[in-house]
Amino acid sequence: MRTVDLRSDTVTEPTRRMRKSIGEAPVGDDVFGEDPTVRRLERSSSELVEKEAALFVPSGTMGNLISVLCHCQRGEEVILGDQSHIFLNETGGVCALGGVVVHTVPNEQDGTISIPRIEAAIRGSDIHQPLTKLICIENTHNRCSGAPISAAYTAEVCGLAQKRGLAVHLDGARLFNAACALKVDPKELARDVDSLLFCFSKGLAAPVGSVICGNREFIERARKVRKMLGGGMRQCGVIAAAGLVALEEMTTRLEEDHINARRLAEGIDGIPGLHVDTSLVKTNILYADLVADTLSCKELLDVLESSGVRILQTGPARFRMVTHYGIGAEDIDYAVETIRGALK
Ligand code: TLP
Repeated sequence: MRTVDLRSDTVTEPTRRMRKSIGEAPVGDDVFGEDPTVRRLERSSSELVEKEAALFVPSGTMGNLISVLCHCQRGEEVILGDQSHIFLNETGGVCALGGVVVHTVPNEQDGTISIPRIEAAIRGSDIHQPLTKLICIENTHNRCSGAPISAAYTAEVCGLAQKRGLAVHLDGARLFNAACALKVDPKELARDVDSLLFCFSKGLAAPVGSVICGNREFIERARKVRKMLGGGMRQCGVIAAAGLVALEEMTTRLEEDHINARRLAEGIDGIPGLHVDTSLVKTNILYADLVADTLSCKELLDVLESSGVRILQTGPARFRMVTHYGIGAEDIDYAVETIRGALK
């Protein structure tokens, strides 16, 4: 039976070339800073987004956590979107482990947060209030249908932050999807932020790993916090090797995933019982709502699963589908027909 796993672009398996480079990677003890493959990956990553330095980390979640902990002390505050991954999907790590106060502001449907709302959320000098230190943005925005966020908006947020003495961190887990959709160089999307994270293990198909980029001093602090969190790794050149292949070969094929996401959205648009806003689909993520009362969400998931189509429930009647490496146009057509059949 055909399997079309649309739950996430994290389900990708390493490419043949990744497996080969993993096998051949020169390695060393990275806690001593002696792994040549990790060093190469960190150098390539920082150059790609024109930052001074980079740090390889095991996951996006740890990368965001380290970054927030480096920008904020206990009791200080971060402003972020109420639909952000850091707020919704990172188990409250910044509060639990860093004592950082989370101040959420509504995300717009396009993944941005309105500038006046951010401005209104910044605290003044009132003795009762925590000190605002950081603004976090997300690009592409996972919960907002994978919306790509423009360089112009990023510059606006950073301009405001600069004016108010705050830092900006960008959760760019899918930065290359954003760059591809907006047809800009990733460095344009990273230019004004103080720190950013991007992942090798999402649409780029590497098995493990993300990277934080920023200035030298920030990355040195981040290295220490990574160690504190237990994220210091030893001969991790074996996983960094796949990250290098991801950067060399996998960023240029993302448009195919975006075309497939659109094909999927247009395919399921109009199926009675399902609602999808095709105008929101700009990268590789789409959301659909079940509006039929003939079957429950669980029944829908079960019927699809029994035909090999896997989608992710993200709300009471909401589902997410993500296209990625390994899924072709025929898989999309199969998924569309399976979904149509399930809702008949
Ligand atoms: N997101 C995962 C799940 O956690 C929801 C997914 O399947 O999309 N930032 C963003 C914007 C993300 O989407 C993710 C992963 C992360 C950070 C965290 O990365 P990992 O999973 O490597 O910790």
